[in-house]
Amino acid sequence: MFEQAALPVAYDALEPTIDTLTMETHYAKHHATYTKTLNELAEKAGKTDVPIEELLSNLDSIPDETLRKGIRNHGGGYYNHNLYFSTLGTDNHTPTGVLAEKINQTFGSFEAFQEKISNLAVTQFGSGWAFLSVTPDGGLVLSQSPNQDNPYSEKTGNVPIFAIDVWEHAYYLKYKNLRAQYVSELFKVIDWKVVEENYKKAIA
Ligand code: MN3
Repeated sequence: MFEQAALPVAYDALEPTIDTLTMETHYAKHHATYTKTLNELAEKAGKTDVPIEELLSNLDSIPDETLRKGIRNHGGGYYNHNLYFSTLGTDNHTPTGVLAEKINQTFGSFEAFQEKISNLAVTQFGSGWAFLSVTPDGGLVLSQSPNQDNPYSEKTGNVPIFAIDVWEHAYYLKYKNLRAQYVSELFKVIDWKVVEENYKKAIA
């Protein structure tokens, strides 16, 4: 049974950056539907007890093509949204500690990192995501994915620690067609302490 992770803040806590209606619709409708559908498909595939990371990394173990495709999409949606919502918050909007050091070492500065991942988010054609992930040797890497794909379903061996949702449902009610503006504003509501914890777990 896959459970939707609790939202770390109230629906209206990130106003005006993320408006209340977008937060509620995104979490209580979109994310809830990915979770519900994943559970139905996982039941049919006999995969309810497999950790989501493992399930997405081994999609080939599902012989039925329709089920495999459904779990890639809804399982990806479930995983990606748990990650996305978990890193939103009202504090810690700049990385500190070991993650800050690693970002500076890898990208030169936080500003350079932000510019690079924002560019991936903005240029993802159609719906999708941009990710910051940890490579098997402990490095940091940026990527973009279409639909609900992610570094697990793409078999990269990397562990995502931060994700930017660029589906229109994440920003259209407030930002309309201005995806770049949403991506830029989003950095005002990221809790980098959470991302740092994800980083520490990934390199442990
Ligand atoms: Mn979304």
